[in-house]
Amino acid sequence: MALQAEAKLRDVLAHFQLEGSVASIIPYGSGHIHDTYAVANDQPTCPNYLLQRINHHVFRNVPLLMENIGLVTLHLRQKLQHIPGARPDEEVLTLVPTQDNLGYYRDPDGNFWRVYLLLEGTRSYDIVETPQQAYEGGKAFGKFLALLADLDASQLHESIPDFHNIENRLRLLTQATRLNAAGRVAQVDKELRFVWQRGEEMSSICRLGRAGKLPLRTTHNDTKFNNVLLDRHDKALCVIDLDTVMPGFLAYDYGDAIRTTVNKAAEDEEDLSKIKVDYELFRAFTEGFLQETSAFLTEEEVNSLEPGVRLLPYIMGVRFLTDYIEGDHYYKIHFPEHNLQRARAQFRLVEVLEENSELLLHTIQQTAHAFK
Ligand code: ADP
Ligand code: GN1
Ligand code: MG
Repeated sequence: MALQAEAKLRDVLAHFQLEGSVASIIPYGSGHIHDTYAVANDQPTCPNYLLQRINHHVFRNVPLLMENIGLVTLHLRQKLQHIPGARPDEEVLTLVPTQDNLGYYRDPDGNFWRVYLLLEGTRSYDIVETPQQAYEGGKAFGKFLALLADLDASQLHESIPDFHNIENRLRLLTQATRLNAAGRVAQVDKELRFVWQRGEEMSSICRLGRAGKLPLRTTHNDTKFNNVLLDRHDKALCVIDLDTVMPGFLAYDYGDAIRTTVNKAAEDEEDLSKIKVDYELFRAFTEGFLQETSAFLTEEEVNSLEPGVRLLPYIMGVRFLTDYIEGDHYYKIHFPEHNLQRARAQFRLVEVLEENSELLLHTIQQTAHAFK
């Protein structure tokens, strides 16, 4: 890292109550939204840290966002303290306060920063390799929902309003198409047709929710598999990336996790023939997830899980496509057509999930029944 950039990060870190002294700061992880750095400590007895510059273009109200995170981590910690054998300090993220005892620091340029304790010996997987990892991820996200089931969702601020509301996402796509700000609409005719052929069917969860048929719960809303940390033995340790924890439907969390578990190709795979559904990974994740959640799921929720599996890659495709049409303002991109390539890969995933829908539905229902 350039010396000047590192000096700036060291300045930022000085505003937090860190123990020891900073040895090195290196860019970390593969998230699409924040800038993340691992901060190594010079003192072997002091903790290492994780520094993040919060993307305030995506999260418009950082103070309220950080209030949510405070509320959620406190609730999880309190619940785990009553579970024999649980390790709240490793299973829940720990924020490091600033010198003013706040959860975040705002620098003179208007950037927002936060620091977590780095969870040692952990890693996150962009691509799941084994059914054991998938099962552990399912258990972690399932347990997360179970522990938050008694947190009143209305206490949480909606950090991004209408985040998984597909009707809203389709409206935004329509607007972007009409505006054609980057002059790219003519290039995406095929993708737009794919979207509109499925718009009505993909809105089913939205409609059920509106009709009061699906309970609104406290959900994570960004259950990409790399948002769970596994330990050295591939045992799930901690669910991370809590920025979007807010009221939602359980099918969203299940669907987004399945999207990133069953596809052994990258989220942005260029070669669409590599995008497949790995059934063993699907079964293992589903088993872990339902083991933790079946006791409180309603029948309608169980029925919403398979549609959720198709909806989440569809939503992601719509969002990547919208960002591409608008000129790439939202997601970090690594090359000019990146968002389009991501959208195409997600739409291909929707297709292969559609081809397998009966088997997936059957597996979900059998597994849910077995754990009831
Ligand atoms: P983004 O929203 O950009 O995805 P995340 O909060 O998910 O940001 O962090 C990015 C990556 O950093 C994660 O995928 C994970 O690998 C790693 N990470 C995040 N928090 C911790 C932590 N407390 N300890 C260890 N690694 C972490
Ligand atoms: C973003 O922050 P990250 O990389 O975990 C996005 C998710 C998408 C995901 C697609 C706040 O997640 O909604 O599913 O990219 N987060 C936000 O990879 O938009
Ligand atoms: Mg993340």
